[in-house]
Amino acid sequence: MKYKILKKEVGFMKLIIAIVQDEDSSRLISNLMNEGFGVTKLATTGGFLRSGNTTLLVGVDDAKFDAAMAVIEKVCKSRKQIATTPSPISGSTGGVYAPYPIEVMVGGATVFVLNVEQFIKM
Ligand code: 2BA
Repeated sequence: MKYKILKKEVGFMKLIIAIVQDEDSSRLISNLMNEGFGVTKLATTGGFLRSGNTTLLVGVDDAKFDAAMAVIEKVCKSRKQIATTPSPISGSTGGVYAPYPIEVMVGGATVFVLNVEQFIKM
């Protein structure tokens, strides 16, 4: 072993990767921290809207997984957003595009859940 392990847990943990709207992120982090969860915030960008959103990494014991998901569900709201999407100008042959607005419903949260093989602090 080439490194000193301060803490190691094997199995029985999940990693929640939650993509949420920036507007909800501050309150969500506070609520999760108040409930004793560890949180890492990443500033991310949605591929479709090309605007900022927030991705949170939350490592939780299996026993506390439902509690963490309940906090995310409580805080994160769905909102309508206007996306400006380029569309070909009709009759154009030269690849000329004009932006037009479309309405999309974003969130509450997009959540990926992964089983954690090992959790190590060193
Ligand atoms: P965006 O990619 O910016 O997408 C924002 C919203 O635009 C989506 O909300 C959805 O309502 C709409 N949208 C996305 N792709 C679309 C398409 N091809 N046609 C029409 N409308 C589309 P959410 O579904 O709530 O997703 C919010 C954010 O979560 C996404 O931001 C993206 O950053 C992330 N996300 C969603 N699904 C994902 C996936 N399968 N993998 C990775 N990230 C994902």
